[in-house]
Amino acid sequence: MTVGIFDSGLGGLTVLDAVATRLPDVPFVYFADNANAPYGVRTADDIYRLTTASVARLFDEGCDLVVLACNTASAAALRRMQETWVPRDKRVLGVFVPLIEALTERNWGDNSPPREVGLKHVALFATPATVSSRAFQRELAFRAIGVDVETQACGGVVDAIEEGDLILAEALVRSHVDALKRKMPHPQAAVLGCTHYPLVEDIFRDALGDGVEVYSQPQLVAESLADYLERHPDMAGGGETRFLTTGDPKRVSSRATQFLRRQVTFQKAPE
Ligand code: DGN
Repeated sequence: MTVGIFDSGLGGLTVLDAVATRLPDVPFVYFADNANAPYGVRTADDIYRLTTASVARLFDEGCDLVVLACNTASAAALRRMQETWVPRDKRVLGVFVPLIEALTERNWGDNSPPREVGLKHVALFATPATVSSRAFQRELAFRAIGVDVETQACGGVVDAIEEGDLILAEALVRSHVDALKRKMPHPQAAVLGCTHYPLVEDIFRDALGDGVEVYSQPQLVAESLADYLERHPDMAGGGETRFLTTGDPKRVSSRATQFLRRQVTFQKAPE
């Protein structure tokens, strides 16, 4: 079986890279909806419509398990998809839960009541749509009490990264970190709640300074997916990883190659 990895753009490549390294025998199809990116400034209904359309195309590519490697889609669409749309023989997973499990220590079961954790002051950096959905706080509240989350909607960062403008991305990250620190001067932990941000993680770390633990998704999602596949061995299989885009494959390949510092070749996604 092939595992689908979805993002509106190239940010999910950070997750693909980590999961493909962790699970070298699993074939992946990476699907980027570049024609409709970015999602981070769209309405929840719009994100739901575009995400289901993209995931349906990954099902058509033979993926029975799809990871939404996009916090914006996970925040705005995942619960609704799981409750009303995903067929019984398919699975769609998001990227919030591994992050929240890491923040709250994992494995005390979804049905147990929330409990106190050591962390009190957590900063969440994400897209405007993820921040306004409050989905991260909602998921966190299922598992932990007494955690104060301060959010910073990082407008412009995804676009700057997608355009390859790292000078602008750096200026924006620094100004968003400053804005967060005006609201929460001493965060204990910072969550990078957008799959594009690991590409500028060093800048976040530098701007945040020492003493702030940074939680970044790719490795956490890779470990969580490895766990999931161990518990569902029927879902693993052999084959190659492919890259599909709704945008211009030449342009997207060249950006992806620049991001991952290795040759990545996208094909046009079949209609
Ligand atoms: N990488 C996406 C995320 O994790 O939220 C953001 C992409 C976008 O379209 N804004």
